Amino acid sequence: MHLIIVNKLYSSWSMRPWLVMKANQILFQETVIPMRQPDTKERIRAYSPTGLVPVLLDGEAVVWESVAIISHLADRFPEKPIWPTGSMAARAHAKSISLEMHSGFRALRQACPMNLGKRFAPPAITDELRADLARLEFLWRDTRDRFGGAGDYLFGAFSAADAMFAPVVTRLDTYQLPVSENTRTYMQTILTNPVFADWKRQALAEPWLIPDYEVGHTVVEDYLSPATKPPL
Ligand SMILES: N[C@@H](CCC(=O)N[C@@H](CS)C(=O)NCC(=O)O)C(=O)O
Repeated sequence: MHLIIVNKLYSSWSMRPWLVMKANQILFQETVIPMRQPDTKERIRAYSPTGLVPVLLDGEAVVWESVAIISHLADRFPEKPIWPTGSMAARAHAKSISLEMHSGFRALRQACPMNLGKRFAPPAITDELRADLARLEFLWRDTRDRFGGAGDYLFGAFSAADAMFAPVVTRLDTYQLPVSENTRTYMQTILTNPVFADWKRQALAEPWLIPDYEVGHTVVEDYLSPATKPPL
């Protein structure tokens, strides 16, 4: 299997299937194509029919769209707990909230682009952003109340649903958005997950920065290694 992704520092869609594969000990070759380089589009197009990543090559199968990749992995490895194992209702709920994530939360995604290298001052909380935050907080609390049992993740043990929301957790943290104690507890579970920590460590070691993604945001903390930072 070969997973093609872009910058770990910025690419939330790349992170999702990567976390699922690593958390489930699925072996794969990985190619990271840096964004905003002269050959980026051409390099991605060599693998992906949409010109976007992530894309997974698995024998004759070419799979794009993060959720389709996760769905393919679940088909391919039915013995692995990619979706929650508890009940049909839990799996249905996990798929619904994952698809809701995939197509929704636009205000949050636009106001707070993923950036694992910095912490920024909170943006202006518009009505749309407030509504996204309220829905997200309800979704996590309700899912954990109904399906979480004694575990720390949305469905008790780590599942694809947590992978779908992990980049959102980082956005809440990076932009210091106002959230409840209950939400913070779940955020802490993701931020201290060893597979996520591995992704973040690799992200912070990348040599590529895209300052455009920071325009309009005020940096309050910088976690990037001196090797990543461009010379003054
Ligand atoms: N809906 C797609 C979104 C894919 C997407 O937007 N990918 C971005 C990276 S996060 C991309 O490929 N960008 C390429 C570029 O900017 O050149 C999915 O779920 O996989």
